[in-house]
Amino acid sequence: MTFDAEQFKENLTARLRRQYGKDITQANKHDLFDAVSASALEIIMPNWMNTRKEYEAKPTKQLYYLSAEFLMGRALGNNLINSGIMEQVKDVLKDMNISYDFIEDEEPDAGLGNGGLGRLAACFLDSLATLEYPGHGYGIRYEYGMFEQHIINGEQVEFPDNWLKHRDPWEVKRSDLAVTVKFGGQIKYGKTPDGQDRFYLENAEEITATPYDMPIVAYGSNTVNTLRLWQASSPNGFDLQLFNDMQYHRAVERQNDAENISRVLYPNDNGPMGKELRLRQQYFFTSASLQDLVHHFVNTYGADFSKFPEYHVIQLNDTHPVVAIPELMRILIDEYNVGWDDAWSVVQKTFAYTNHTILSEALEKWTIEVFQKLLPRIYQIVEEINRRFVIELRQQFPNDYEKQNHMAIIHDGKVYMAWLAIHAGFSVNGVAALHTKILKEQELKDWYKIYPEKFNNKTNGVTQRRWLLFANPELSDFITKRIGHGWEKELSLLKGLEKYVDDDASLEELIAIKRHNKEKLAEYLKHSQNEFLDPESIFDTQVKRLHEYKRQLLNVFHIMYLYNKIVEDPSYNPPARTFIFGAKAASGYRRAKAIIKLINTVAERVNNDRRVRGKLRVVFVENYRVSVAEKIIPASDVSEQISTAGFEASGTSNMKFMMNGALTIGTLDGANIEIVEEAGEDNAFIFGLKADEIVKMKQEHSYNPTKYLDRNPSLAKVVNQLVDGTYDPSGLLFKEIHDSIVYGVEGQQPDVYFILADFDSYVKAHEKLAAEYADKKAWARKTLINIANSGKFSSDRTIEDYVKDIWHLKKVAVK
Ligand code: 26Q
Repeated sequence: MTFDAEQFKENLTARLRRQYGKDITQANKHDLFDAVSASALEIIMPNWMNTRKEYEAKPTKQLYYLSAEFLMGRALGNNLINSGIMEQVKDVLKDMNISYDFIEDEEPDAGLGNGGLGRLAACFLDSLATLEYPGHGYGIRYEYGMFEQHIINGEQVEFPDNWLKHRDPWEVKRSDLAVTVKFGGQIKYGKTPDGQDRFYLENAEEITATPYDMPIVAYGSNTVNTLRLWQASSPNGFDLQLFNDMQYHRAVERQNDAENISRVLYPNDNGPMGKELRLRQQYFFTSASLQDLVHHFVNTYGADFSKFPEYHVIQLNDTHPVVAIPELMRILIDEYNVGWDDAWSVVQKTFAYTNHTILSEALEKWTIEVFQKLLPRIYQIVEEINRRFVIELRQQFPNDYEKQNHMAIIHDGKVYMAWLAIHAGFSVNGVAALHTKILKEQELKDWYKIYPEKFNNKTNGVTQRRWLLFANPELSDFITKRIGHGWEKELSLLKGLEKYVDDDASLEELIAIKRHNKEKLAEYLKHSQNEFLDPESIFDTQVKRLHEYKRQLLNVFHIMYLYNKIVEDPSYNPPARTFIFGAKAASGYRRAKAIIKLINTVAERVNNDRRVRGKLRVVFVENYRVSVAEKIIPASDVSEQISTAGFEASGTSNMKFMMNGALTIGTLDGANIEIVEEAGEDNAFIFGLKADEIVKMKQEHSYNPTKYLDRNPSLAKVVNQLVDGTYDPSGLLFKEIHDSIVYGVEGQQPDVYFILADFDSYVKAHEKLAAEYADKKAWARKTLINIANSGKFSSDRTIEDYVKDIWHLKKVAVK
């Protein structure tokens, strides 16, 4: 990209003048952030326009990634790096006496996602653009993203994430492309003005969907793809009649109801909510996106829809956008008079579905009542899809009525979104090898039997541009000094670092880099939450959503155990450790919130006990999010990936830690398995039961948690300390957690996630880890081997896999 420093300065001052009526001496941090971003967008804009033109001029297949979540984080630093103007911009700012670091922290995260699934979508967009594939995102422009987490009195308190309080300099509103989405109403059949008999809706509620585009800037090429996010509003504004009648509240009610659709991200991950507003959100953005695609298609190619799949492939990010399937049927049949069979054949060639979870409670289903009332015509179409499918099922399984019922898209009063996706689409993929195997052999085995050709694995990945090049500049320089550039676009080149695993100077340098990143994190946490971290200690980190299956509780039990052990035996002298947590709990997930309270209570106790000072510290990082992950991950020595085997579909932070030189302590779950395959068993700390052992114990009901308590008094002590007054004088605060482990509550089995079963081997893995850390060189050597073998976990590799097996896209070079 060409960079004209004078032009940039001019743009910057012009923006300050026009938007804020200020000159450079008057501008505050935020004004500067906004002006720098807007000026950077000016530079990116020609490429964005050229990319569009190129895609128009040379019609090829394009990918549309439909996702209710895009966890983009901050844009400025990433866009400057990807467009190759970071250094130039820094120089210009220095010239003007502005420190870049100073303004970078002004940008709010675009936190339009919960966790892994949303961040994966963001990494995919980065890789698609960088690899010069025509691939775009479609989603919702939530006015409020993932809530802001404060810790008050050790407890999570949620605050709204008002990320759009100031304008977002990166978005471009496209009012010219607004569409209407209809809800409710009655189905009618009758003549259109041109005499055709069609279904249409009467008395439907109409909502306006307005797109806001964000640029997705390639690294090292001219491609700029688009993330298009829809905002909801009322087409009629407020009701002037009611306003004149002085019924002010009712006058704006309609407007508010409409805007509520894109108001806020649901903060649940892996555990759905059957709330109508959520289904409204899903239909809102999928309908708008499909209308957008079909309008564009008809304008460009005419109404021969048999060509639609040649130009479009739509990837459904979990079941959240699956209602797109009947919506495309509706548009083709009701708006373009296509026959059922032709419409169905278009759908079957267009949609592919990714599954991200094996938790059965997370499989989305909607009661017929809610679904039919909100989307009457869509429901009718799903019914017809189901009617035809059930005929096939009867032929396939003539006497197996249970299977016929269970596999029906509509059964037991509900619509099963995953079933609809598997039946209608041409591809079903899991997100790590073990996950896909479990889908085929257990969770979706009946489906695998009838549609084996649809099933495939696509192991997740992360973009090294954000997670290494941007987040860890020192390590990036270390790499480039040794293997040159190129790894930024081809991560497997990191393999070249293996030459240096026995080079003392390299290991020393690696140790120094980690040390410096730890100091920077310590500095940040001192300012942000007045925490004091010792960079000499092992930084042992578990950052991810708070969920029972992820077993933050196992981590806490180990810390309580260590604490007891150090207190009981003052001569016990393990290496100093800092345990770092970051986690948001879904706001309605009581037990997850209790675990946050427990972590903070243990932290409070441990951090204030002189007897363990200098040996043990626990830090809960408030409001964990993408921009904080960018600081924590490069500073971590140990990556905690300790889910119950079989439950974490893939995990992606495990990959980010690996490329930043942290060693994994983990179970053989999700992508951890592939990580140790690449790095070697000796270069990670693997413990615990394996997925098949867990399944077996479950099936045989042979798991008896109390057995582990009888066998291991120090574990029994830890568990008892939840209720004996050690951490909470009332003994009540953590009783629910205690009982869920020891007895089982609310009809659940005790210790559903096998914490007690894995405790011993977890402790042993930690002991091994602590012993090995004493030899800093040997440790550094292992981290270098991990870095060198992390190439597989680039989302570039994942995207190439999707392209080869599912999307079949061609690269489009942009001039
Ligand atoms: C569904 C219905 C209603 C409200 C919310 C939801 C909902 C929202 C988000 C359900 C699930 C999610 C998110 C799931 C998720 O992040 N799964 C993770 O996906 C990652 C990327 O594939 C994997 O690495 C993780 O293992 C998986 O847990």
